[in-house]
Amino acid sequence: MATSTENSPSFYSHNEMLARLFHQMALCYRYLGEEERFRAQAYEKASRTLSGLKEDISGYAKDISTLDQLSGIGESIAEKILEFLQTGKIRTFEKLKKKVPEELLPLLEVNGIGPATLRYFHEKMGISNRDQMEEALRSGQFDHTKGFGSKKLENIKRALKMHKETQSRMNLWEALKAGERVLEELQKMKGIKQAVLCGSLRRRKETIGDIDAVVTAAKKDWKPIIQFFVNMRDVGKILASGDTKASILLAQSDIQVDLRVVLEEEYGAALLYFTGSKEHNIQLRTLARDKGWKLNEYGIFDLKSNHRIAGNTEADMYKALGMDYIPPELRECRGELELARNHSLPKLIEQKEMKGDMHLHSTWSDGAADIGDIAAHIQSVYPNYEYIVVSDHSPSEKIARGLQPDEFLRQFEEIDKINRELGSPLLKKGIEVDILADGHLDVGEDLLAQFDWVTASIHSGFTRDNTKRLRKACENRFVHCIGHPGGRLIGKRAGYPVNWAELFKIALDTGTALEINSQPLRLDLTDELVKAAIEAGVTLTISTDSHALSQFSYMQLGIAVARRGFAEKSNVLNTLSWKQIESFKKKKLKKLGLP
Ligand code: DGT
Ligand code: CA
Ligand code: CA
Ligand code: ZN
Repeated sequence: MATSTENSPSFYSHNEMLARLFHQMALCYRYLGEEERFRAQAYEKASRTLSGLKEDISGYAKDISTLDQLSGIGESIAEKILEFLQTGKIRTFEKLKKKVPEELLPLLEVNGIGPATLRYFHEKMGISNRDQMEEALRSGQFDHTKGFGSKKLENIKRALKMHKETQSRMNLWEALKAGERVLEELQKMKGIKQAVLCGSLRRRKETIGDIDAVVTAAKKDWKPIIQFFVNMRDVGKILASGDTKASILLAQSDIQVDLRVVLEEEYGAALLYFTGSKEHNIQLRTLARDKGWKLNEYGIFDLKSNHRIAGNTEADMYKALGMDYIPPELRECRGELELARNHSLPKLIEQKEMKGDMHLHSTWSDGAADIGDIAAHIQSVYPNYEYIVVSDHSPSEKIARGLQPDEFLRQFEEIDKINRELGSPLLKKGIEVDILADGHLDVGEDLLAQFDWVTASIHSGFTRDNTKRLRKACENRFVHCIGHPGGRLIGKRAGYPVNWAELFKIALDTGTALEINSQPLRLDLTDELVKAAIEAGVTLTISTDSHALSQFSYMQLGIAVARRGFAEKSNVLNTLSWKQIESFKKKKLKKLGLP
């Protein structure tokens, strides 16, 4: 379908398409081995730069020298960008694809399978897709092969399984972006009264199988609406097309979108039905039946008289069933029906209540933006924020260019200077300090004492039980918060084992906060752990862990996880002023019995 040129704007932005292309090129180079290591890194970096860019890349693409100024874009990659913008293709990539087993490359993204293993599979065993790989593993072909011990085989099997799951589900951020664009397109169609995204996307699940959209319209408009939908730009494939519904795959991403058209007066009933979850709906239907009613996608009806009791809005329907309105994020059968009946649902936290972001990276370590640009961006886009905590990496994080102690001191000077220029203490001095294998931190106490806010995180040892390590970090007087406490990466790495009940108790007893990290592949703590942490009385933070200006908008993902975990404003520390955060820190010292 449509390739990208400046004259035919595409569903995906240039930045996204190039970021994806460069990522694929990086995978090709990784596969080719050690000699191409630097190319692999360069393309990966360019990919990150592009996905973090605020403006469309074509704005920079007057000539190679303007592109060259972007961090991570050298002359050779700048040429590729121009080539892509002009022709919609990159010849080098077309050639590169012929040298590698393309279908196997995505497996490199999963922990447990490296390039050498893949090359062995392909070159020595003639395997070029995952089905063949699974078959070879199943049939025991490797069981006596040198270099493939049982542990390694287990890892490969686990990685394959995890990979299969990611292939069938997308992350919440990707789904939100695609969903927004589908809505934008639909809103251009005459006759559509309301258009709304339902399903797991409206419930804000961490991964999404497909996108469900419901639109309302007069019956005479249904046919043209369905026609419009299946002929939208960037439809890659039509899966089904009927009188009231249709399904398509978006080009390039293969994301499935299901559309359903209903009458205006069916809006509430359709919304409720297609939002799910399925289990929540089943429970509602049972409640209706107990009252002698029937509940379906058209409304609630009396079984005897067939009289329609409710259905225009969702709120009507919950009310008819004797309940308060249940926000979509809670519709997972985790006790919400009972609470709604007792009028005691939590008042879920909202993004507008956030007063700051407690975890972000600058160019001092592995971030893409410098502190001055970050401050300006926050002031213009997040006027509600009273503070943001610059939290670059500590020395052990070599790949992420962790800072040495003297660099932190110089960073403090820069922060003070920018705050003076801003005329407000927007920037706070923070650090994401590494928790070492034995639970100690990799920065001395003299330095730690000088930060406004210390987040301690685990970045190694992902397979063992890390409860003890985290306990030790919580017991450290200088640690205010544990970053991404579970350590998982969705689709790439399972979280390490933790005794959560024990950790929640330690966090509470030591006055340490636990983070909800809003990066799309982290979302860590998970919604279920958020709920358990709150029940245990633990204080949470919600932060973006931003590595680029565009990532500050991940806050909405962290908020979604918090809401799914029943969090209210009072459970989240960074809904408070900095003065109140200072008193949270003082309370920690008191709890530890320190002055
Ligand atoms: P996903 O797409 O796997 O992330 O999850 P959902 O929840 O979006 O599921 P999906 O797309 O299969 O269906 C969308 C909604 O439609 C679902 O949340 C509830 C409703 N639904 C679908 N199939 C059924 C069904 O067989 N019975 C009932 N009661 N509701 C259904
Ligand atoms: Ca769905
Ligand atoms: Ca669906
Ligand atoms: Zn981290």
